[in-house]
Amino acid sequence: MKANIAKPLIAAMVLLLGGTTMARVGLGKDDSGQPGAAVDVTRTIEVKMGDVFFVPKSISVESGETIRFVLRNEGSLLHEFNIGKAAAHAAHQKEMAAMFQNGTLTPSGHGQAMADMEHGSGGMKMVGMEHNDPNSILIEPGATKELIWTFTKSTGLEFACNVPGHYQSGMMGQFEVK
Ligand SMILES: [Cu+2]
Repeated sequence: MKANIAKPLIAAMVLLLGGTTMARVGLGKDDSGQPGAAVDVTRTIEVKMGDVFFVPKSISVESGETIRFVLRNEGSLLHEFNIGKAAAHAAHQKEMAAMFQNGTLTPSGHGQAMADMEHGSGGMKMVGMEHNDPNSILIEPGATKELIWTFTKSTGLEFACNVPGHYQSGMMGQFEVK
């Protein structure tokens, strides 16, 4: 009797312990890749952000590679590093425009609502929008942040800043996935 209960329990534990890779496989909506784990990182790539551009303008990666992107915002404006295809960026630009309109985001950083939420002041919960997609990160002026991504074979993958007007001003680049 004991064994009958223990078996599924052990199976569940094995799944939990060894299942991180499996769990991540299901995340990708398309072939853009998926959030990566620090233990899988094989290479670090630094990307600099200015007003309004990325350096470098294109990045070569290999399918299956997990990259740690170190993202330095050397400009005076808020910028985003977002991994996706053109259509996804276009959709996210609409979301971000709304966040700028309602004050969740400001040209130089997070609005007060976001700051309250992040610092957990008074346990206040923001009911509105938040910017927390795993394929995207916001970098305030002068800040450096990291994003880890595992690439799969894909075409047309871009990194982009979807702060209103930035993508259109050329703040985007191509991933060349080999
Ligand atoms: Cu930008």
